[in-house]
Amino acid sequence: MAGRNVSGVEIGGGERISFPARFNVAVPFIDRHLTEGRGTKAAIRTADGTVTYAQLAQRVDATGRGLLGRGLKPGDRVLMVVKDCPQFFHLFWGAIKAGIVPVPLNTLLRAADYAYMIEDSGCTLVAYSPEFAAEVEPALAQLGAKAPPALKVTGDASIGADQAGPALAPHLAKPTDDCFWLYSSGSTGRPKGAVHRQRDMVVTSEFYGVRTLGVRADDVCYSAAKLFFAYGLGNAMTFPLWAGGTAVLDPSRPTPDSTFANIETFRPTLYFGVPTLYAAQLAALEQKKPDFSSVRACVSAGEALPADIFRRWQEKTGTLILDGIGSTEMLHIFLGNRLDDYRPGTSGRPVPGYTAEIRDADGNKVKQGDSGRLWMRGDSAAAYYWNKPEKTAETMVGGWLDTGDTYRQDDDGYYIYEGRSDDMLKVGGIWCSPVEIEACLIAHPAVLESAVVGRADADGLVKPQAFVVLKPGHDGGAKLTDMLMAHCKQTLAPYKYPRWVDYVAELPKTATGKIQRFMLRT
Ligand code: 3UK
Repeated sequence: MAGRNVSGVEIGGGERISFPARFNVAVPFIDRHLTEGRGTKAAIRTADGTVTYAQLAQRVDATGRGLLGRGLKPGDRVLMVVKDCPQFFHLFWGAIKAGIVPVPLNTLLRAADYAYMIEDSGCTLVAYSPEFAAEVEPALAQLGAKAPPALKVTGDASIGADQAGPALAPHLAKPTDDCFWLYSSGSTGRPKGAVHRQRDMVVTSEFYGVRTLGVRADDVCYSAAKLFFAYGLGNAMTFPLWAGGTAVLDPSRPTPDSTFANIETFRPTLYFGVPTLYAAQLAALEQKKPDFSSVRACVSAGEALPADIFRRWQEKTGTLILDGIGSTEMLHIFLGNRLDDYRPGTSGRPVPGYTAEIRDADGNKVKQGDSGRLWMRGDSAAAYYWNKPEKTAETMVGGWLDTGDTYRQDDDGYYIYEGRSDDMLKVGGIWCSPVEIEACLIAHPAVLESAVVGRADADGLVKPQAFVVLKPGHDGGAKLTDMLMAHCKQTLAPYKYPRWVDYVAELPKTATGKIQRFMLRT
């Protein structure tokens, strides 16, 4: 592939991108399209209309000026609890262009989660869609005098500024400077802010977007996975913006009906989902078959895609689902299948620009075919975890990233997922900590102890299962099970509730009293 120059970013033909000593990543992603003659082209389509590249650039500038006008300074963090809508783009890029660090948060979380992230980030603004007021406002109230100012993100074209103002001068930074964060959760301890650099979105958009998926200016990208998730952020924002294509946004919860309706209305060329949704869509396809003729490829990530779902989907829709594994820390997919090279039931092979190593317990490379821990290297890796030097030192070692996943390669070099090295679960592609669900169950008056593990449902997809020891005087039964499920749904992000509750007399423990979750897995 011939080299090209994208606003000063030199894309070499090989696995190399070189960046100017000082730049701002909003210029190649947003402003460049005006000089390349794409001003009247649709950057975003929603049910409410279209945002052109010219409108986008103007609203990004207005939002950046608005943030600076509120007293935010380069390096300050702005937390975003924002639904999928054009204002997400305006805020995210307006902040970046002004040197401010946007931190999109999972919009399904609860007040206690938000309160933690507000304090941990030391942010100077919380921007939120009115839909999430019921969780964000109590979080702010709980922090009292320590709460930062908040901004309700409404349907206005830009946030808090006059759209007709002067162009915003991009805040220049080094390619390795902090740019934006994404929070990721672990099995114990609080969520960790993975700090991404200026260059990271260019690396994922070029290596996975352009060179793996072949994203082009005539692509229309629709992601059922939301923008707050690193997966959705690439799928429906950075990939189309990098290629000069079009993003489709829908703020509602993705269901088979809503995703099928969007595919028919917006005719995307690339569709991005997660295994749980593909399974639900397959069930819905028994009733009606939407028109998939616009779709040239489907992508799946977040958790492993069972080969059977791949096969049934291909049979029903005539399209391939390209499974790939990514992470918040690596920002997007680093091992993936491609249209010209795929094997169902595997995560494919390394994406250009990334190097994989499967290592044994001593840190040595295993021989091909043996299982081990997957370590990855690539230029989109987060620089560090905010405020968590020990976690950073454990996970990011000598330029390599510990994924925490167990993998092996088959004879042809495809990577096969074999599970997590910790107890973390992926439910609908989103992290779920067993410890957090156990803590919620124990807070219920009938529960003495509990242990949560992953159990595969009929589609081979993992959901939480709880083992519960009751307090004396309580009996397990369908009624208590309903109450415990309702209790978890109310307290935790709703997707985390246990789908099965088993009552047991005691839990398997180590001599030191640590729950042995692996003994409970079926
Ligand atoms: C698991 C998978 C098997 C795996 C993500 C695409 O999922 C993303 O990021 P997270 O930080 O989770 C990372 C972890 O999830 N996982 C993800 N994809 C797969 N396991 N097969 C897969 N295809 O445990 C990984 O370590 O939430 C996915 C793009 C960007 C992302 N951030």
